[in-house]
Amino acid sequence: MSDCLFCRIAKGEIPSNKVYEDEEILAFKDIHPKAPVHLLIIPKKHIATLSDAQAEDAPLLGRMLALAPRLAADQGATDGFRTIINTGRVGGQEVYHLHLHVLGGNAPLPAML
Ligand code: DGP
Repeated sequence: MSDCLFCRIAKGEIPSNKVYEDEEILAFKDIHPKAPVHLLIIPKKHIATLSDAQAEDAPLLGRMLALAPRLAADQGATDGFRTIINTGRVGGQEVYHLHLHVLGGNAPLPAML
């Protein structure tokens, strides 16, 4: 997906404030942070939404989720954090490349549910 923003970030064509990278996954700071710590964890492979993930993507999704506590703590969110995946129009997804938001800081986040 040559015109996908997060594919271009994953390829290094667009700069990002990277906090983690391996063969399959990239994590970087959100450009419009909604909390003192606001990271995006993405698969390097283009998956448009969580609804487009296939059964074979389950280990990748699991690895993304498992990275969240470590990266949150690395960034100073040591007392909890929130993970969000917005999916599709109703879910409020703006960038159609699957991403896991990780939000944290020192104070409790406003309740959503
Ligand atoms: P969502 O609504 O879940 O699709 O959130 C997309 C997020 O992506 C939003 O919080 C802002 C962030 N974002 C959009 N463009 C860029 C960018 O070019 N760089 C970075 N680091 N984040 C971006």
